[in-house]
Amino acid sequence: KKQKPCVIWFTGLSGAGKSTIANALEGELYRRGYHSYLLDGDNIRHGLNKDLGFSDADRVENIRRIGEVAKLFADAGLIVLTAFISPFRADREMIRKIMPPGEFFEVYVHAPLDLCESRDPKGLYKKARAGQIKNFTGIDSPYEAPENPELTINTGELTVEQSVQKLLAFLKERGRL
Ligand code: GGZ
Repeated sequence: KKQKPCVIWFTGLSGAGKSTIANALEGELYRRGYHSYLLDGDNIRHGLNKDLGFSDADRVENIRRIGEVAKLFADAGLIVLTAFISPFRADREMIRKIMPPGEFFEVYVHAPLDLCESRDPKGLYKKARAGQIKNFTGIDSPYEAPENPELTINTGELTVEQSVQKLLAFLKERGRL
């Protein structure tokens, strides 16, 4: 199938649902015959970026490298999905700039902090509140919400299935599927 490459950039707090939605979208794209690749903490922070932590400077470098890798994968013809907090607006805008026009889609995966905190799948918010983890996004490290994302997905209101449907409808409307 002739596919149009692009980068679908998920951003949002820890626990907002970025990875869950990106994984579900990837499965649906595969089922429809598209070739995609998901960049996430598992394949990036444990490999290419294992020298980086969670200081502001390290997050900037984390996102810069991921943006460059995403661009390369899109050059290779893939639909690239990325699932990182990517807390800084300027870094996300930088990636938008290095991508060909119309091939970067910023998707804000939104859920109120208290909801993310109540999900706390890895117990990290609890540790951050207890002071055992420093510089935790939303607690003592900033998150700059997108001002003009291509799409916002409110995971406090939508199921994973509904979120994927919203993404598929968006991609279709933009002529990507
Ligand atoms: C935020 C942290 C931190 C701190 C570890 N702040 O819910 P998770 O566990 O699986 O996702 C979070 C992930 C964030 O890594 P990113 O590469 O997405 O961050 S960034 O884009 O800001 O560079 C969380 C875990 O790593 N984690 N310490 N201090 N999240």
